[in-house]
Amino acid sequence: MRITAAKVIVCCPGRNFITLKIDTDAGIYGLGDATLNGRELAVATYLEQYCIPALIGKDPRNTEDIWHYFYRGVYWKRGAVTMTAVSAIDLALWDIKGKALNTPLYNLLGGKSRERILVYAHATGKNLQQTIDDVGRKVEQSFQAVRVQSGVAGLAKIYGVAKDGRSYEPAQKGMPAEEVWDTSKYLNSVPQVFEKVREAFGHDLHLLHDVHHRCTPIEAARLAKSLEPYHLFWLEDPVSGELQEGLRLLRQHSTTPIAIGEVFNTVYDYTALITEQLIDYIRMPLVHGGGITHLLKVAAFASIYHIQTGFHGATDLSPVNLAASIHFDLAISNFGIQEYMPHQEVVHEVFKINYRFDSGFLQINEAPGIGVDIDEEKARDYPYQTACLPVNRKADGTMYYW
Ligand code: EZ4
Ligand code: CO
Repeated sequence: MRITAAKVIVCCPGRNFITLKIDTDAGIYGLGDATLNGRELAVATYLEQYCIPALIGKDPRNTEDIWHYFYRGVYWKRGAVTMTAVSAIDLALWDIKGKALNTPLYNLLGGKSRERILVYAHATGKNLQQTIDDVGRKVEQSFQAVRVQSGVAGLAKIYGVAKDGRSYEPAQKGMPAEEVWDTSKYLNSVPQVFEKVREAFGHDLHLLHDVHHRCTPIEAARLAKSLEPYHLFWLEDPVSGELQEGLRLLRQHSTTPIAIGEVFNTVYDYTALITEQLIDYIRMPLVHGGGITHLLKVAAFASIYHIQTGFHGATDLSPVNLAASIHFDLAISNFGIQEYMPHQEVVHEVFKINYRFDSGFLQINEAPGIGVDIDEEKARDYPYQTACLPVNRKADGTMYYW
């Protein structure tokens, strides 16, 4: 089998998505997600200018060799843009492999270790009451795990809190919006939120929270410690992930489980975190972490240290990534949980999906490969629109983490 052509499909059904489509001489094509929120066209250009010409003529079944061709074979290794491109290629090739063998992707990864995938939903509110109401809605929808992000008094806009009645979508049209941050207000607010949520919903519901990189190591340690009475499923990105040593301090002070890595893109971003057992869940998604080929290795490595997966699954990752994640989650033994934010309905005009949510879990059908298709004609109805994630400043104007 040979790769005969490949193209990048750019579309914006509600938000931007980049999709790689690889064609073969066997009449089979594969799809890969290449969406990097707010930097989409950088990946599209990298794929179009440097990867697609080198893919033509290669045997798509050689996923291992092709992965290393675009990773090791490129002097400038790692980095979000290049690794998202490598991921898209890898996902599309595994899609082709499954279709060629007429079997769902999970069968190529070891078969099913479980029948369904535990997911967590997002609950948000501008204040405590709205947040509790939203957690209640997720419980009514049968979610067994809920991430809770609440507005903080005195901070006008904050990561994770949706505009009224809408689901949370952080990227905004045009150049980045600016938000104002105050760690002290945040640290005082979060434990109060979890105290009230536990009071309202009891102790069986799994609760999660995303700090979103905005604490220093000692602040993160204080927060993790103060949340212990509410026994979170996990506390996510308590520190900025680029400082791996930062988590040693937190670990000395708290037993709150830690998840990290949605902004990581290779195993080299967290070897210390894994081997020193400073984390409990790895978040690096297939779409940014080198696809199936690399994440199979990372998940196996993490499993030695009893670390589980909890892949990133925000709406800025396309249905192709979500479906591939479900296959992966079904197959590996150290699966923990999957983030699940339903895409807007308009997304499903373009992407034809093969998974469904039922009673707190995601399930996928038996379609071969990844099993998601794209309607290219519909995609053309939704052209690209520049959109960026916000930036964060402290009240005195200092640039901070968002
Ligand atoms: O901010 O996907 O856990 N989920 C997250 C997301 C990220 C966005 C960035 O594109 O942190 O909401
Ligand atoms: Co996150």
